[in-house]
Amino acid sequence: METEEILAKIYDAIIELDEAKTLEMVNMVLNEGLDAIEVISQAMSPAMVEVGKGFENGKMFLPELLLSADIYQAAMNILQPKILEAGGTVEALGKVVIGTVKGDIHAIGKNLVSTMLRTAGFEVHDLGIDVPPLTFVAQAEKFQADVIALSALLTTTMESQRVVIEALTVEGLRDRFKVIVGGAPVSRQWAEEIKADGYGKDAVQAVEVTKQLCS
Ligand code: B12
Repeated sequence: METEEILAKIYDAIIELDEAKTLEMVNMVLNEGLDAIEVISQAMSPAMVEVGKGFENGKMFLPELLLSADIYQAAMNILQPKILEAGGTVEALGKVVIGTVKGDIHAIGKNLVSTMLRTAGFEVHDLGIDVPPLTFVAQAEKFQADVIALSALLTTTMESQRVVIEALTVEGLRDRFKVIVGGAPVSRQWAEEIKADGYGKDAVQAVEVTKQLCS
């Protein structure tokens, strides 16, 4: 089967919420030696964006959204080890503490950014979802991180990104760590407003900006 065809089938299978088909196609990808990152960026992420649009305009409901997220994660569980393998074991370029901010349980984008950073050679400590501001601060200190990466998917939780930066300032640690922010509602303008050191609109930009900040 042609690469384009496999990618289109994965995209369709996620939108149709067909887990068995999605996983069958993803396994086929691995057997045919296709690039896992291409599958994520060309098929899986666009499918999630499409699912999101369906949710926005009322064609899909929360249980379907949850199911699509589970399917996405199951596919990632298959692809992730391959991506990490391909990244090899290079000396870490820097240390990153990453998490989704307090009040927010969206994990998919944050997980993708984590994976891509690891692949690029960073040591990544993923704190998970719904992470309180002071946990970011404490864990960044514990791991002697270079960068703190904050993901927020809700307009209401973007504010928590500002709170983390303020907490660093209060603790007298603002100069110790670079802070980068991202997530669907986050913009460069917002990053500047809250005085973050960097912003990335997707996982590729997240890696680029982290590299710049660590160089
Ligand atoms: C899947 C999903 C869910 C799943 C999450 C499952 C999971 N395990 O993650 C579930 C069903 C749980 C969910 C719940 C909710 N959701 Co929701 N969800 C989505 C959806 C459809 C897709 C998000 C996603 O995974 N995208 C795919 C990934 C790959 O993209 P991404 O997250 O944007 O990440 C990329 C970039 O943003 C960037 N990035 C992300 N993080 C970071 C961090 C850094 C540092 C950098 C540099 C870059 C970066 O790189 C990533 C990779 O390229 C979006 C729709 C949308 N358009 O985003 C709604 C959406 C975010 N959800 C929404 C809402 C309202 C909710 C709920 C409140 C629904 C409810 N009524 O209960 C709850 C929130 C619960 C909570 N407290 O968090 C709204 C938010 C509206 C708003 N503006 O605030 C959206 C936009 C849908 C909508 N239009 O209504 N959701």
